[in-house]
Amino acid sequence: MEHSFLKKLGIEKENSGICAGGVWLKGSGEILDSINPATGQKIASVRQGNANEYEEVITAAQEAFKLWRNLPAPKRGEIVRELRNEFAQYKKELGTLVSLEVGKIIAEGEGEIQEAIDMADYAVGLSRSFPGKVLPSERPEHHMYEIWHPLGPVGIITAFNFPIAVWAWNALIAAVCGDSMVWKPSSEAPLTAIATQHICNRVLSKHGFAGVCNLAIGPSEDIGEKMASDRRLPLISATGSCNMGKKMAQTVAERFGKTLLELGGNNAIIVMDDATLDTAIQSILFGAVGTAGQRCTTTRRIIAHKKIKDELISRLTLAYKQVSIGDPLDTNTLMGPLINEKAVNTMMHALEQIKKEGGKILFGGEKLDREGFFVTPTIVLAPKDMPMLEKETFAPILYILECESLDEAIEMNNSVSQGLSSALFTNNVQNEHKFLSPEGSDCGIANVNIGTSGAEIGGAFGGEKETGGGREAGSDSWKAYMRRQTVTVNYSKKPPALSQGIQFGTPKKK
Ligand code: UN1
Repeated sequence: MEHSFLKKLGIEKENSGICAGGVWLKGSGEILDSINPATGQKIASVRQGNANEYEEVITAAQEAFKLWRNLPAPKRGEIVRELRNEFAQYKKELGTLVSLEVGKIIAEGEGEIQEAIDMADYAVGLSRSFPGKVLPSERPEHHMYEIWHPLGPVGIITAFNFPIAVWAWNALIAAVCGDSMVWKPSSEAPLTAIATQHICNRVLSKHGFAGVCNLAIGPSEDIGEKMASDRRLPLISATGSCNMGKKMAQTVAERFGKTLLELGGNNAIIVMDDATLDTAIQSILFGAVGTAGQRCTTTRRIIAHKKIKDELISRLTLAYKQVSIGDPLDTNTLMGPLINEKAVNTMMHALEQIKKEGGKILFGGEKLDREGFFVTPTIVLAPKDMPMLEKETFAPILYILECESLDEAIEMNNSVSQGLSSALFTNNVQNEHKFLSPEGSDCGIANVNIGTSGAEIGGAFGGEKETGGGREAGSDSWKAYMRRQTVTVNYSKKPPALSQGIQFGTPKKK
């Protein structure tokens, strides 16, 4: 292993991918290699788990839950604060590992650790401020209120593109809510998960709660599908494709479990003729090229007003020409590789199809002739009725569409089956509020003069339609990780008064 910093994170040449109750098990599954997408070379390998070890993981999570749920929430918060401090201490190393393993540029790799730190801060605050409702009872001398209880061990399934931040959205909130958890990370980012698990073990075992965070790396058939049908996991929070989410939702619903789904996006930026183009171009560049187009919030479509479309295209093309592509660990790089060979092939096939459907490639569209999985970011002039516009290709392909009015642009924004993020660039207050009105954007995120990606953790993150409907991170997303109990207390010494005015068992006076 040539990267010495990995030792600091507890990463060896060969690692166990299964951790139950703070104990690394000898996984009996196949060896999985973690590949650096910038070189195609192996970083280290992981011994995966299978169905046998899965049972041990679940048992550990169940046992930990019984103790953890009784620890007062602010005390749970104090332990999450210690996790936060470890993330801050190892921010550089963890950020570098993210870059190395999934190819996002180092600024974004470290940004992801910052997202986990922010999330921990948020969770610690929440641990002392969980809101609750007291409701007026219609009965005399009765109190009515709600109590939120921990839900149980939670299943967390994450994708490669945010290998730690999306875990943090779920895990840190679940932890302060009193839940234990089982994490199945992407097979493309096992080392980041193992490094994170080492931190969790260090902090949690000090307090006797090692089983709160557990790790299960293994193939979907052995681990993911088991989690989906496992009644011992009352909630499955899953990030990934719409197809994965559809199957997951069905399997979990079959056993009346809950799902929290964060699936595909097909996000558009509308640029009106009154927009400040400099701001729009900067945001489009970050949204479409950032993370090499592999965020669920990536900008995939530009809906440009016909009056500014040509200028926008020529300025955007100029900006694309200046994007430095290369080693994600080099601070001068703006765009790293795609995650793997398959992703490159998918992009190339998508471009073939786009051309067949009448799309015109204005810039990019190439696979780079060098080691690793590099492509050039691509701009496509797209006809409005191009079927490929419906598809989320997880690659830096940006479609330019033309509109004549805001109404038409909103219709185009909403015409796809996904509903995650959306943005409008305008300096007109009527446009702005129309976009944010009930007849405006139908997405879970609607931004004005800000691009589609890069959401802060304080808001609820997620989207409508085939994006899955889940909300994670801030706002009241914590409710998904708890169960609600409505409580009514009769504090009189009298027999209970019945609601709806019902008299029962006492003879009516004539
Ligand atoms: C994702 O791509 O799955 O808003 C999450 C953003 C990030 C999260 C993206 N904070 O772009």
